[in-house]
Amino acid sequence: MKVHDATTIRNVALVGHSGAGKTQLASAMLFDAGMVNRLGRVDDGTTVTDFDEEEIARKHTLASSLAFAEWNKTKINLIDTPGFGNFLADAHAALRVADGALVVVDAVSGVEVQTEKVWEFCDELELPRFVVLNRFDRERASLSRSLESLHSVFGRTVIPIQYPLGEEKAFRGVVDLLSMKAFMFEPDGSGKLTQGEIPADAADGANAAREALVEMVAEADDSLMEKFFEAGSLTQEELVAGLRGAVIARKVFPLLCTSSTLNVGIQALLDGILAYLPSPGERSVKGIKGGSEVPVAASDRDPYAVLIWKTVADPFAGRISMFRVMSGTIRSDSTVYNLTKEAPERLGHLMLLQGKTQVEVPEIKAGDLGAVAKLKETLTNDALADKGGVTFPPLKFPEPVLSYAIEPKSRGDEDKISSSLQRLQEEDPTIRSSRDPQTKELLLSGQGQLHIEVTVAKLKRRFGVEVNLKPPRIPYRETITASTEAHGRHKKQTGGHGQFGDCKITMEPLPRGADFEFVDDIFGGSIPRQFIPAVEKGIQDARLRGYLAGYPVVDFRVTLIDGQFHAVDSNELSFKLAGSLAFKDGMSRARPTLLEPIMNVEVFAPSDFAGDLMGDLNGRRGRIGGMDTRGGMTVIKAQVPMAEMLTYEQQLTSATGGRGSYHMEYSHYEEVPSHLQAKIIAAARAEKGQAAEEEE
Ligand SMILES: Nc1nc2c(ncn2[C@@H]2O[C@H](COP(=O)(O)OP(=O)(O)OP(=O)(O)O)[C@@H](O)[C@H]2O)c(=O)[nH]1
Ligand SMILES: [Mg+2]
Repeated sequence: MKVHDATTIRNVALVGHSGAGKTQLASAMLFDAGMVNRLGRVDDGTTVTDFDEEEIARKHTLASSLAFAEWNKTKINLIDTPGFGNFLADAHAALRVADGALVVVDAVSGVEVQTEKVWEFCDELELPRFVVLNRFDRERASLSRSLESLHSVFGRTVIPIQYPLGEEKAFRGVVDLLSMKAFMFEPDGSGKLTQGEIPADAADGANAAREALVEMVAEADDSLMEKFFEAGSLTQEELVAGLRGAVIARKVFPLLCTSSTLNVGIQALLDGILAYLPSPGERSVKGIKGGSEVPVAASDRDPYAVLIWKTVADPFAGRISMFRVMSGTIRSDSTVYNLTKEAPERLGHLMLLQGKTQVEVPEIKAGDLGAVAKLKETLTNDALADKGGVTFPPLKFPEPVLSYAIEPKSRGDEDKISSSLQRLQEEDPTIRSSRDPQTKELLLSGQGQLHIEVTVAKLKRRFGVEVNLKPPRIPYRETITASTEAHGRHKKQTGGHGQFGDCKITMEPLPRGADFEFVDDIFGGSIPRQFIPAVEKGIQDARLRGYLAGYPVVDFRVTLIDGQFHAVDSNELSFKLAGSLAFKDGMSRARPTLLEPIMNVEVFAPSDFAGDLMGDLNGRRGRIGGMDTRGGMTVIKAQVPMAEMLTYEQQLTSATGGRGSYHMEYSHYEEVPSHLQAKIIAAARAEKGQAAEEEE
């Protein structure tokens, strides 16, 4: 394997909604470039990038993975990413080390929920991108309908640079609108290609599409615009160079058409990547040096700076760190420095990844992607660089939205669960494990039901621990709706030293999201200074244990206004207990109530289902916030209590025959309607009683 430098590399992430065909597309690119000797298929579990057992079983990508194709002496690094909403953070991480994105869109569905999300990620990272309109061979695939949906969401700068030849099952190739040559493919998966003149029946369409492209390229550059007005057109060289410049400047987003199962249009896509997407040398990335932002160029002569964008927890190889050399060159068997952790690291064998296959290399240069096993201190988001070098702004991973209680199937596995979860958390920063403070159960939190299930499957397969999942827990909160004064006195006289603490407080509601405030308003030393933190601690502990149903009490202020002490008998413990008693006294009059988390939900489905889906959301106490139609598909936005969304995944799949999808994220807390409160409180108390019994 030749060592490539920044001029002969393209780093491309395949991103988009689940099922658009990203993995199949990567598979076809690798086959056409001769990296594998047969066309791997998602449906047979034989692709390079979906190699994990769980991915093969589910026929979906669950984690980003890396492969490379050598095409015309250039190394194209392909990062295949998940399209499911639960796993989208991994696509975000992948985009961070790419210089361009292939936004893969299903030619039947057009823009879908996650298409918009990944587009936002690309905007944020200032990434040039292609739109790859894939699955063009399917019934009802349409360039015009897809364009309508793309234009309405991303604007008219998404523009075809190809004209498709043949429709639906008869899709056979494309006209390259720059060279105005036709590329016809054998639709047998072989990728065999003949180049020729444009078929007569496609000439008008192709000419019109080229004109639109020329105008768009001219619009992106003032000097080209002038030439265009003078000459009425652009020369071939002007058009090619102009398009390249406009793509890199993100003023134009070329659209290409493919069928990745039939292997039609794939080689034209590979050519397009070389021709119009930037090499690492043509972009700079944001680094941080001495607290301020600096541009980092992919120059292999500069000091080394390496970003770890992903970590994999392998039960045999240990930790595998996936990185991009942002600048400089790193070598196998050398010592480097982790500037984020301020610790030295020993690099073993550096490797390139072709899916699960590791290719050892002596060195990796700026702009290239690679991996290394068994780093000691280094985790995702860390930078390897010498002291005084650059680090990189960390990617912020989303917080978990859903928690399940888990318990080991066999007793004695507790320790193993904790240590395995710890390692999985290194790999996937969007999961958390914790103990429920009330029930003492082990909680596993993640981005959704599927995410939790997949994590549990990983636990079993990689670490041999099997767990039972208990139904998800809704993180209810409690709050107060009335202001009140309250009093707490702790007094005990047993033989020698007694205990004495006394405090008076007021409690008042605060706006949603304010959490908890403690104000010390004692005058004249009715409670000595040193005991005031004890009062606060007593109230803090009590409010976290809850009052109505054991959920933390939030959004209120406690003001300590008065108290009494005893010169001999007062101590910290007494004032802590007095605080806790005052809190309970106050709660009994402050009209406590329950709060529940409300989610922002976006549902996406063919428009025929819109009415039914809205009815269903209403039935789930949802508030519809808006509805949008794009090319036969409807997006419904709504706010729905989390408690009502636990069964949504199955319901949506069965109602739409699998054609609907949704995405949700936490929005805010709201009061639970009063008629539903008693049931929630009773259930929580029952569970708490049970937990207490088990503990005994
Ligand atoms: N007819 C047709 N089917 C395709 C094409 N590309 C992919 N498929 C099929 O569509 C399904 C999804 O393809 P994938 O490549 O797994 O899609 P993905 O975008 O990687 O999906 P996620 O990994 O879930 O994000 C598979 O059954 C593929 O065989 C295509 O061009 N034409
Ligand atoms: Mg995939």
